[in-house]
Parts: sequence; C-alpha cells; structure tokens
Amino acid sequence: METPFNDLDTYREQFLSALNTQNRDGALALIDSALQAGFPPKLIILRVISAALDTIGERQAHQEITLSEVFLMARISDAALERLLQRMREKPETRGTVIVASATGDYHSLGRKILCSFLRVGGFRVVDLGASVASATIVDRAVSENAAVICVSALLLHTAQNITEVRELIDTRNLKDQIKLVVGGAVFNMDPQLFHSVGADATARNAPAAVAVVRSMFKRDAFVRQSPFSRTGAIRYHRVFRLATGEISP
Ligand code: B12
Repeated sequence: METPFNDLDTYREQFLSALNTQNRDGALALIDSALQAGFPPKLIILRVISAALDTIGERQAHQEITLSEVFLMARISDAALERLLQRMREKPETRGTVIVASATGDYHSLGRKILCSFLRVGGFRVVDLGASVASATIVDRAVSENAAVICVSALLLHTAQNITEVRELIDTRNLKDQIKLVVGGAVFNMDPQLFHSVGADATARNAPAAVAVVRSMFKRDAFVRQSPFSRTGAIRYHRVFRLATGEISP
C-alpha cells in the first residue's frame, strides 16, 4: 500500500507515472491508497482517472505515445475503475429506465461505464447496451424497455455523426414525445454545438452533470429542448460540477 497523499492532484500525477511505466500493480495500489485516505470514489474517478486519461489523449494527439501504449494504459485504467465502481453504492431503481450505448463504430468504453454507474447511483434503472451499437438496436431496446431517455456516448467525430440515425429513427417512429436523446463524450466537449447538429436534446460534460440533465428530463411533464450550455443548464451544470470536484459542499 502506498503512503496516503493529502491531495488528489498528487494522486493524479502518481497514477499518470504508473500508467507511463505500465505499472498495473502500482496504479491499483494508488487507488487503494486514495480510498484509504478517505477520498470518495466519485472524486477519484473524475480527478485522478479521467484527468489522467485526458493527459494521455493530449500526448496521443501530439504523437508522443503509440496507440498500443494508449491501449495498455486504458486497460490498467479500466481495472482501477472497476475497483472504484464496486465501491459506489447504488440506490433502489426508482427514477425510471435509461438506455446507454456507445455510438455505432465507437469502441471507447470507459466514459460510458462511468456514466452507467453514476446514473445507477442516481437511482435510475440502466440498460447498458455496450460498445458500437447499431442505431436501430438502441431505439428498439428503448421501446421494449419502456425507457424515457437514451444516452449515447461518442468520442470520435464520425461516430458522433452516426447518432443522427438514432434521431431519425426516434422521429420517424413518432417517439419524439416519449424518448429524449442525450449525447456526450470527448468530441462533444471539444465542440459544444455538435450536440445540436446530431439532433440530440441535450448533452453534458461529465457523468455527474449527465445525471443532473437526465434527472431534469424525467422531472418535466412536457419535455423541452435544453442544454447545459443554455443559461439554466449552465447554472445547474456549474453547481453539479463544483459539487463533484469538491469545490463546494452539498
Ligand atoms: C483510452 C483511449 C482509447 C482506447 C479506448 C479503450 C477503451 N476500452 O475505452 C483505444 C486505444 C482502444 C482507443 C482507440 C482509438 N482512439 Co482513442 N482515446 C482514448 C483516450 C486517451 C481516453 C478516452 C477515455 O477513456 N477517457 C476517459 C473517459 C472517462 O472520458 P470520456 O469518455 O470523455 O467520458 C466522460 C465524459 O465525456 C462524459 N460522457 C461520456 N459519454 C457520455 C455520454 C453521455 C450521454 C453523456 C451525457 C456524457 C458522457 O462522461 C464521462 C465520465 O465523466 C482519448 C483522449 C480523450 N481526451 O478523450 C482518445 C481519443 C478519444 N481517441 C482518439 C482516436 C483518434 C482513436 C482511434 C481512431 C485511434 C486509431 N488511430 O485507431 C481509435 C478509435 C477506436 C474506435 N473506433 O472506437 C482521439 C479522437 C479524436 C477525435 N475527436 O476524432 C482522442 C481524443 C485522442 C486524441 N487526442 O487524438 N482510444
């Protein structure tokens, strides 16, 4: 067991070093240490694992690391994530059903897994269809599971554009008033207007903000188009994010 550190930035740096040297045991020991130091699993996920993967993504973009290295780092991160997700207590499923899937052609899974866990902790029944799911399957399952919200994750521009098929299927089957489409993933964070062009009803930058957006959709009698980039959405998003990062207390 590593000596506990006082702040999550140090854990993030150490976790990143463990990823760089592909030290799986070291990475997992750091997660155990952060838990032992009393940091909540949610915060460790967002400020250590997600933040480290963002840095990895920048290094990948600058071709400082190879795709196979990123692949190995993602596997270590996945193991660390599983350890934390097991510690998150799920609430009874009282808030309705949400379908979650990665867009057709998209095999990035870590963000989707985090999203599913946060939604379950938020009291939703979540049906995770997995990676690279056909648009028709997504809509069919939403109907058969009686889901009011579909969440689609995409990290690549061309897979984000595949989400327009989900929109078209919702519209052509006249499901617009029953099922809302929420999208997210790195590519939507890079271009805040992209969610509009794929026909989504809303987006959110991270899992805690996504829970707030999904919850607000279930609360509404009549759904309206909204985004965390609208004024009310932005206020809610900032509060949720500041709560999630520990900047403010509940
Ligand atoms: C790990 C990784 C991989 C791993 C994935 C392993 C796995 N099992 O998931 C591997 C090595 C397989 C991979 C492959 C590729 N990758 Co990659 N990958 C990454 C990396 C480094 C991290 C992604 C990650 O897990 N982030 C951590 C999670 C927690 O973040 P997240 O997914 O964004 O999720 C959070 C939020 O976005 C949000 N969220 C996510 N989904 C949803 C959904 C909804 C509805 C909502 C509301 C919110 C939400 O909540 C999450 C939690 O807070 C990113 C860099 C980056 N900055 O994203 C590149 C990145 C996404 N990859 C990239 C590329 C180019 C590729 C490849 C095309 C490479 C290649 N040449 O083949 C392939 C494509 C494979 C495919 N078809 O899917 C580019 C994409 C550029 C672009 N925009 O088009 C990036 C940005 C790297 C870069 N800077 O160049 N990759």
